[in-house]
Amino acid sequence: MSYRELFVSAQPTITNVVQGKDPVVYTLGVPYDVTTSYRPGCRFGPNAIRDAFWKIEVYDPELDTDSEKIPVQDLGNLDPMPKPEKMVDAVQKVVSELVGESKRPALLGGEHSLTFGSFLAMPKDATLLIFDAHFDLRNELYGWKLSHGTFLRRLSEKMETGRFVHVGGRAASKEEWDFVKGRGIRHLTSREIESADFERRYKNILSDIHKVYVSVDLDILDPAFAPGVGTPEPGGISSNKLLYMLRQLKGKEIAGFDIVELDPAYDHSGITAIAAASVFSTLVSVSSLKRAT
Ligand SMILES: [Mn+2]
Repeated sequence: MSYRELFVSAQPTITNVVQGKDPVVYTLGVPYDVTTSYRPGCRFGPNAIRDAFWKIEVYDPELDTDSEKIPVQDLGNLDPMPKPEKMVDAVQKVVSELVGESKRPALLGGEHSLTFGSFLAMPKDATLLIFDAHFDLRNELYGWKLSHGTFLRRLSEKMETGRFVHVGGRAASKEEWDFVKGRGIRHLTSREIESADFERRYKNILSDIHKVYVSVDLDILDPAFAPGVGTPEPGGISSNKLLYMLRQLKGKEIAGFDIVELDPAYDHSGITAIAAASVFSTLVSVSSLKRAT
């Protein structure tokens, strides 16, 4: 062992080289928050998640995984590009390249608009499983056609909405609720997550899913658990419940995932970054349990 291996760590990038093993995920930061509608600052999210990852316990007794021992390669951060169309185009190209090389992307946001580019690069048989307080189904937001509040509407113009599953919704316009119901988009609201038969309903939704891209907007969590987000909404779920739902993906083929909307400027206690790092650790663990094809 060299002194470099002994004394130098990969921090703050999340890289863990395991000799003889291919990385389970390729981490890509997207420090982008130009279309943010409320509190700016989530461009600082990717590095805050990386920093927190090295501070938390990552052995998961339920999955029997230790994400510090799972090979991960960090690609760094996407270059700054203010126009949302340029950003999503670059994300789509980079993610397509990774998918073409059978490499699984793990994106750290940045605002939710990045999912538009990332999911367009996914295989056609992948389901988009979204955890979010918002539906992001507006046709336009503050003049932006492509923004963090419209990305799912833009995706719905390019593919069947049967590919979407939405979990945690509670804050949207009447038009968005009507769109969800009118298109029959499978969903569980944050109120339904608190109901007695939630586990059965959630497992029932998952039973149809084989290959999945997971998009976690941290504002699915109640602001008590995650104050450091761009657009906090009361009435959210606990981090415990979110991690439970992510662990239930064990056995699914994870095509890729993203964790978005962390805003360190409003995360004074650092708990939102820690929650994001736990989400990252859990999704890396679940990803490691089944190979992508
Ligand atoms: Mn949201």
